[in-house]
Amino acid sequence: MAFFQVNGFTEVLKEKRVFWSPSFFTWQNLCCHGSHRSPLPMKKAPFILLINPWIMDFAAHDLWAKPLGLLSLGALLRDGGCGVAFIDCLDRHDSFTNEHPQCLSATHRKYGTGKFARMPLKKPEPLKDMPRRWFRHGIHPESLRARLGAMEKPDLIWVTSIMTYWYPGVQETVRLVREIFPQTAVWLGGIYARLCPEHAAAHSGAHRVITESQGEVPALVEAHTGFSLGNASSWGEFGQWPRTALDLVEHRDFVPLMTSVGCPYRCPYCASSVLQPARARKSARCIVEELRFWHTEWGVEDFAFYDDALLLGNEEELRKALEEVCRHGWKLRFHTPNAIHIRALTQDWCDLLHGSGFRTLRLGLETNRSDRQRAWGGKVEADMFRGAVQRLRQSGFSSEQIGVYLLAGLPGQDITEVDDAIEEVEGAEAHPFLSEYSPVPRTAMWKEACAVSPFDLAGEPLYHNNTFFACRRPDFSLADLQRLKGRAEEARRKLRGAKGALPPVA
Ligand code: B12
Ligand code: SF4
Repeated sequence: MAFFQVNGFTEVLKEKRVFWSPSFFTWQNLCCHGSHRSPLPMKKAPFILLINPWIMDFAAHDLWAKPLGLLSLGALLRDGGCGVAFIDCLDRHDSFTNEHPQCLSATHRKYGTGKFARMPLKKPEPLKDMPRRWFRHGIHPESLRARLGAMEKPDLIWVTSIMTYWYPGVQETVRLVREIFPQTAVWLGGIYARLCPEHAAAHSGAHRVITESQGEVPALVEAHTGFSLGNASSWGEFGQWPRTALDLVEHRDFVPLMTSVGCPYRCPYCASSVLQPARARKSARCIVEELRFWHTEWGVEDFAFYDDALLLGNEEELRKALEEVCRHGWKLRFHTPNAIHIRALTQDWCDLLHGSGFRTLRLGLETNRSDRQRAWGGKVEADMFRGAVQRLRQSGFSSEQIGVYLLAGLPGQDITEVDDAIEEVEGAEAHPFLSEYSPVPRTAMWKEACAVSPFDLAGEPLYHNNTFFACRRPDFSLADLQRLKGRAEEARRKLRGAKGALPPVA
């Protein structure tokens, strides 16, 4: 992996001044397991700028999307004594952008979701045959320029990355940031950086691509800045992370939460075990404290869980936390855009989910064929699904609140299988949502995906885009996929139309 250091950069750093983010001294950012704050802020503590980059894509909806990883690092850095600032290139509330004639303005919808502002751009060459328009989603470049220009020179810039196929947004963000701060090193981390490190090193424009584990990052910061973080030992311990630095986000339409990392399953299309190999949890006390803080001190009502396995093995912690929410009578709304496990939905869990305020559920069914369910990780069995939906309805969830993810277009999958699965979900009076297959590097299915696809998946991450559907083939074409998506949409529309006839089973 390429690593290049800006010439003379270390010397530049030795002369830097002290800078603290405005909220540093007021922040009650103690970990629930005790304080890991350094005794006193030291001189020459670095000022680190965190950036959530643009997204370039055919479409990108803000379905509770926040850079949770980067903002967790923000909290750790600040807790360890650094000054921190954050720029969100996806800020939906940027008035300059929303009023700009070149931009389609952002929209704001229910429960904190919405659409990012966007600006049409020329489609990248590899995607030129795709009959869709291409956009830069997020703030206008002039707005980013102005935000950067109004800021003191940072000592280090950290850019995050999420989907591998969003790398052009990373590239363009890094390019502009380097233009404004040519003497500051830019580090790139996150999911794209970890799944495609060679590509990121060659194409992102960052000085350094971080693939090291979380626990190793404080040593990298020290080697680069000479500053020793006061909480270095907490970085590798998920359970000890402080509350996410969401106070750095100007508008908190919702708060993303992660109560655990990792997943006990190993589905062949998923990178969870690569990204988070070990399972770890936050304590019930931590979860409740985080909810209390955002709800009672900042007035937040909507919370979206990012856990890969929210309900699995979480009897002790999440259950206690949700019972506490009920006891306090907090009026919160919880959403699970990342699917929850059907096998965990016993009647008492369903009752607790409904009683504590879950409003948007997504269940991970993927397929209703038992052989396929076994081959794809064995996390659900054919007969579990209908029972789970019945129990959810029994607890009071409406049909519309129960969305079900179905996978479409995986290597070896045929069209009938997806049609059948849609029918099954519709028959259970739940809402089917298709997840078009996105081939993910370093997963067990990757080799097969590369073999099936007529496109260069390994060389060009743009082909990982689920909308592009690079694993299309004569017996499962892009048109087939679009028809199936239409069918799922139609099923949801019908169920919504029949809403009056489907009251929750009270
Ligand atoms: C939450 C989530 C979503 C959310 C939105 C997330 C968002 N912010 O936009 C929703 C549910 C909407 C979603 C949708 C999809 N998702 Co998704 N999602 C996730 C999930 C579960 C968690 C991501 C996350 O926030 N992790 C938590 C944080 C703590 O981790 P992190 O970001 O990696 O950050 C850590 C480190 O990387 C590092 N770090 C981060 N930045 C930086 C920067 C620096 C400088 C440093 C030093 C370190 C550093 O520090 C952090 C703390 O340790 C991941 C799986 C996973 N386990 O990560 C899949 C994942 C990212 N999704 C994936 C997929 C396939 C999809 C969909 C395409 C599914 C589909 N077919 O519809 C859609 C696409 C949506 C779109 N608009 O295109 C794939 C990736 C695909 C790809 N090719 O990249 C993943 C990896 C799951 C998988 N199948 O393997 N997703
Ligand atoms: S259960 Fe979900 S998170 Fe876990 S490995 Fe399978 S797809 Fe990934």
